[in-house]
Amino acid sequence: MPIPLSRRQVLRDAGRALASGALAAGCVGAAANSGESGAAGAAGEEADGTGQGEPVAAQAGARDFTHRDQAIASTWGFGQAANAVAWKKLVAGVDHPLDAVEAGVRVTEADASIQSVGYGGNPNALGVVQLDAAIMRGDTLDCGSVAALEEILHPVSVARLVMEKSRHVLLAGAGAQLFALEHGFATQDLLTVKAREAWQRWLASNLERPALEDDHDTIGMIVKDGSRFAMAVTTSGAAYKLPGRVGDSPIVGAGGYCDDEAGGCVATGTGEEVIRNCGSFAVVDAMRRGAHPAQATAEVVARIERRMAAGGRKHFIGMVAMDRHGRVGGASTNAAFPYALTDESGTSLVQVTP
Ligand code: SD4
Repeated sequence: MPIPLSRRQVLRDAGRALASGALAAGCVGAAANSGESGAAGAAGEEADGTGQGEPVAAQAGARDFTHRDQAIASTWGFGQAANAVAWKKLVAGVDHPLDAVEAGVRVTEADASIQSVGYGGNPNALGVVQLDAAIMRGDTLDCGSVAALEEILHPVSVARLVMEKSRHVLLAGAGAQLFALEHGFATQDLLTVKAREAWQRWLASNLERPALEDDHDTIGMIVKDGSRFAMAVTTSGAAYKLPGRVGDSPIVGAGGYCDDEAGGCVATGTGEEVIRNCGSFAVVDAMRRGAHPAQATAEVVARIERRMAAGGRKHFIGMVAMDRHGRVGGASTNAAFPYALTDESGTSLVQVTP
């Protein structure tokens, strides 16, 4: 039974929660602030669609001099299942790695057990699932994204159509949904019973921070096919966010970026902080100047941490990047973070520690 609550009441309470920091800190940051988010709780656990999973190889970091012609890197434990589908597509031969990256993250979007992406994702403060996604190709820098998109199962595919069939880069809200409907997408209810019950508990709990297990994470994926790159990011965003809130994922250069001249990067964590620092663009630009992906992500994550501290904030940010040589690295702020890496030798879940 839905809890009867007027829209005005929820918005007012959500606004109050935001003002008190509970929404912003409670989103992805809450988990990290406790030091328990992501892979910190992963030791000995099965991959379970929560973004955690069984570790893992320790990051090879700057010692990773492997040249990879084809490779896929994606965020969190659930990236492994997404990589598997993307890899199959990639090695079968694709027109562009966009096809692989889109197919890969669609797996996560459709998985109801993952409460931070697509179907089954956490709703906003009003109980409405609003999805953000972006896709980009590294040869032309063509990109497309959707923000606060409702009732569409595969926002990444809508983002791709925004890129390929419109003159625009980003469509939001009702306009994004209209565009999707015009291109043959059907609407469906994305709020699962589990996510609705968690939201109702949140409402009943006086808007305390979301439970840790409900609280993360975005899938971001980078695919390299020879010299060509593609990236995609898709998420239901911060749990119980203010209606209309847009995170970093659909902001090209923040939640994700790729450029064949340098490589690709994707981010997860508190989107507001990634936006403030143009996170993924900064990493790709560091790789352009020759930094190893481990070094580039470490530098940018350290910068974000420093600026957060200057603003009196502390949240979780995780980033993973791949350069033109197929070298991969990642970094995270105050909690461990796994990324899934697939190449011709198989898939490994690589642990990044702060
Ligand atoms: C957002 N970056 O909307 C996303 C949420 C996320 O790990 O990545 N959580 O801010």
